[in-house]
Amino acid sequence: MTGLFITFEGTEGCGKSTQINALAARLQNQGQQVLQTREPGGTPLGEAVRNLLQHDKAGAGMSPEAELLLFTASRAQLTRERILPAIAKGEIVLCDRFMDSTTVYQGVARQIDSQAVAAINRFAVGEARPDLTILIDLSPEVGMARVHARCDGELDRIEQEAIEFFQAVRTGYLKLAESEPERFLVLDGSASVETLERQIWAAVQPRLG
Ligand code: T5A
Repeated sequence: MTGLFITFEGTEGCGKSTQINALAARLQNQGQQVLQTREPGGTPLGEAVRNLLQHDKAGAGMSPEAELLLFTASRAQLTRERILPAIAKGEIVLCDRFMDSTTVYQGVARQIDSQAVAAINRFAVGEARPDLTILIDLSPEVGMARVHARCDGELDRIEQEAIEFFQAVRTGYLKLAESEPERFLVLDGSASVETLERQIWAAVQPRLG
C-alpha cells in the first residue's frame, strides 16, 4: 500500500496553513488517514531546531550555511520518523513546506550554491518525493501585511528580512514550478479561502485511491 505525499509551498502569509487544515478536515471526513505536519518541525527534534531557526537568541547572526544545514537536519528527521512510515502505511501526508523551501529560501534568496543545496536536500530526504506540490503564489507585500495583522508586532528571524528577499523567494518558486509542471499546481493566493479550497480539492480528489 502506498500513500499520497502532498506538500504546500509559498511565501509568508500565502495561506498554506489555512488550506492544509481545510484539506485535512475534508479528507478525514471521508475516512482517510491523514498525517498533517510542518517544516521546520514535526518531530521533537525538528521543533527544537525550529525554535533555534526562528526565535532563540542563539540563532542571531546565523550563517546561511548553518541555516541550510539546520533546515535540512529537521527535514531528515521528519522524513524518517514520520513521513516515510506514514506513506508506507498508505496514509495521506500533508506537509507545510518541504525541500522546495530550501531550494528557494537558501538556494535562491540566500544565494548558496544551487548544486550544494540540491545535494544536501537529496541526502536529507532519501527516497521521499512529493507526488503533488501546491504552490500558493502571492505578492510578498500582501503576504507580509497578513503576517503583520496576525502577529501583534513579534516577527520571527526570517520574517524580519527585507521585502526583496521574499520577492526573490517568490520568483524562485515560480521558476521551480515552471521546471516541474507535472508535480506543481500553482494557485493565485489572492483568491478567497473558499475558491482555493475548491481548486485544491479538484486537484487532490482524482488522486485518491
Ligand atoms: N524556511 C522553511 C526556509 O527558509 N527554508 C526551509 O527549508 C524551510 C522548510 C517557516 C520559515 O522558515 C523558512 C520559511 C519561513 O520563513 P513558518 O512560521 O512555518 O515559517 O511560516 P510560514 O510557513 O511562512 O507560514 P505562515 O503561517 O506565515 O503562512 P501560511 O501558513 O502560508 O498562511 P496562513 O494560512 O497562516 O494565513 C496567514 C493569514 O492570512 C489569512 C489567514 O487567516 C491568516 O491570518 N488568510 C487569508 N486572507 C485572505 N485570503 C486568503 N485566501 C487567505 N488565506 C489565509
